[in-house]
Amino acid sequence: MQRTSFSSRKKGCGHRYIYRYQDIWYIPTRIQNIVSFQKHFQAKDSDIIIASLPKSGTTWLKALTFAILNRKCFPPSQNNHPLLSSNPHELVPIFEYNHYVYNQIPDLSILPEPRLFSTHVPFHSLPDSITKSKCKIIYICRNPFDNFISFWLFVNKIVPPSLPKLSCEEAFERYSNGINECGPFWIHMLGYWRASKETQNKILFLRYEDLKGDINFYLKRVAEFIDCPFNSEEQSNGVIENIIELCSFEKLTELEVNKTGKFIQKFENKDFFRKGVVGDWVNHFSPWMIEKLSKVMEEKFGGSGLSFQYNIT
Ligand code: PAP
Repeated sequence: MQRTSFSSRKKGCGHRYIYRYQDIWYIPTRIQNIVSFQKHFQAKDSDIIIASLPKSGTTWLKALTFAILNRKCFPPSQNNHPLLSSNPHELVPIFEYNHYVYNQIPDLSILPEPRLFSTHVPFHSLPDSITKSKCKIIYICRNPFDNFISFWLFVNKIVPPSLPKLSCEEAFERYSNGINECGPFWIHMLGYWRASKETQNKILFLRYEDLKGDINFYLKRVAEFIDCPFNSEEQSNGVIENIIELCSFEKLTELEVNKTGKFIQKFENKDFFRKGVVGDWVNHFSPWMIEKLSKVMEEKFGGSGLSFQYNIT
């Protein structure tokens, strides 16, 4: 039985207020959309769902997964590849931002299989039909130091003119106390982490830093996980390298669609791309912030086996 009560309200980052629903903070419209998603979505065993906390590398993983899955119809070297004219978020819609909105109940059963979706909803709030079916989930997470900086700078780009921009310290207080949209980060990350340990063929748990470190390896890993491994002919024809190049930060940011396009009227596509590196937090954190976040992570992640790489190597 799912709880639908909103237990409290706090000031948001980039939004006037956020509300707690099933232990996670959201803006009110998002909660309505999530309730509808929970109530109506019917998973199929062939579905593939990309899940993440915002600002963890979702855009990149969407591009990679789309390119892997569709490489027979859209070879990555083709000059009319959909990723050259559409932002990855358009190609892999988000349940609670695109499908279950404005009280509509979309007929997703007509979409061609395998269907590719995404969500920022934590594991414990996924509809039963997802957790109980054989569909696959790819979760990407990112070290909280960089996740926070990416989140804070993004929020200040999208904050409505009626609200003030947030200082790094102010946003950090909220993030490190777990009171920001889709937070607390530790509940989100640990939920998928633990579930991935229990059901290894259902959830592939990835870290942004791992992909940055060895994209070739993880691209193959994702392809195997979704049952589309690269055959030897593809490997020798450079298909893997072509996908890596097509989805690279450099390639995506130079495309017109990602310079000038918009996603759901509200977001500028260019705002999904900033630096795309590991370790940019060092340019923003002061010593007290390092100490506080390290302590929170020690408390929350200690003993879980979940650890992160924070620095550029
Ligand atoms: P979202 O949750 O709003 O979709 P998400 O894509 O998860 O955002 O995260 C954005 C981060 O991924 C940005 O990181 P930064 O702020 O530290 O720079 C963005 O630059 C980075 N990013 C986007 N596309 C790529 C890519 N192709 N390769 C590497 N990093 C990327």
